[in-house]
Amino acid sequence: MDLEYLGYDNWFEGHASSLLEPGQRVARVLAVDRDAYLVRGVGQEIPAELSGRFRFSIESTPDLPCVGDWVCIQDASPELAIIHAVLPRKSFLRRRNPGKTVDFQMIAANIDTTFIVQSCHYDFNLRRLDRYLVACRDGGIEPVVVLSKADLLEPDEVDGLLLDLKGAGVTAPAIAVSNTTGAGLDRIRALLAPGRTFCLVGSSGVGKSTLINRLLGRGELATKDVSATGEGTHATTRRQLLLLDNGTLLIDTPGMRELGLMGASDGLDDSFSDIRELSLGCRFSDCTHMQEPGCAVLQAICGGELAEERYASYLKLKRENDYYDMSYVEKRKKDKDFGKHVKSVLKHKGKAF
Ligand SMILES: Nc1nc2c(ncn2[C@@H]2O[C@H](COP(=O)(O)OP(=O)(O)OP(=O)(O)O)[C@@H](O)[C@H]2O)c(=O)[nH]1
Ligand SMILES: [Mg+2]
Ligand SMILES: [Zn+2]
Repeated sequence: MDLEYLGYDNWFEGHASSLLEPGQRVARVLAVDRDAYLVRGVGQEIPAELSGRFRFSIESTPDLPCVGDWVCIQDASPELAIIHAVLPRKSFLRRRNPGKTVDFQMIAANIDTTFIVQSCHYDFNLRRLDRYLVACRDGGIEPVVVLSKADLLEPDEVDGLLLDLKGAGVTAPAIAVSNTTGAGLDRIRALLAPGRTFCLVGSSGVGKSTLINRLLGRGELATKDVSATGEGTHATTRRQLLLLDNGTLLIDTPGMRELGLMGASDGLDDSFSDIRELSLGCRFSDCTHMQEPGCAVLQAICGGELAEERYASYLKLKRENDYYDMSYVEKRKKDKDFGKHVKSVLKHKGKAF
């Protein structure tokens, strides 16, 4: 295999052998820009587009190739490859499609570790962090929390934030870094390894691209100046995969405002393992931890063992999760019932007057 440096391994090879047709080879998607792809296999990177038949077979957006995917390509010319299939994903990071309900958008695929970047001084938010953690667990990705711009706070304030994370039950490793002073970068570097894929996510302006530039050792990615308040405008406009000199693969992503919840409740349980553990002590096995007598979760809040904020964040995620886990049919029925209910209310109202 000559593709190990791009993260290829036996798992992918096993899947590729049944998907590849004569004249095709595998390549990894480095960047996506609407219908245009940039892929790299053996040799140089090459622009690519979907074959008509493949495009026709796509049933929903997550089936489309995304950054980090392995695809089967055929060389149409030295300047263009045709994508015929996507290999199964070992892991993925996805978000809910804004405005749509049960539709997802792939952020990136085949990632080993995601750096969830939050800026120390204005962006630190446990609730948002929880969403990213859930997304990582759902997609089978190891999360690492990165608190950026540590230079803008006093050291003990930064330590306080790290303690807040622990206090909130976040078990993922957390690293405070400064791209300006270089503090903490050695701890990030220690995690990097050839052939392993890392993805950086987080709000716009927190310093994701700057961090990658530091790791690259050159200013390859565009970054943007921010106002004194730290409000950033989007500097990165597309997701792309970069190769460090030491062989590490890094995916840069544009800042996201909202990362919708990801669906499966497994991720939720993993992220709130403290609450799951507490719930073993609830009197009823189907306890919703909202009002039931003998609820161990509510008792823990009263006793001060569980932070109210964390509980609220759990409930919010759970509510969203339950809704997005419903099937189309269930949703339609719910909407219909609601419609009936409204009608009957209006009818009675009409009679009354
Ligand atoms: N003080 C300080 N400023 C930083 C640090 N890292 C990045 N910045 C500044 O923050 C601004 C935004 O950095 P970017 O790297 O473009 O942020 P980004 O997360 O890639 O933003 P998007 O691409 O929009 O998602 C730039 O002006 C950087 O110079 C840091 O560690 N300390
Ligand atoms: Mg950027
Ligand atoms: Zn309970």
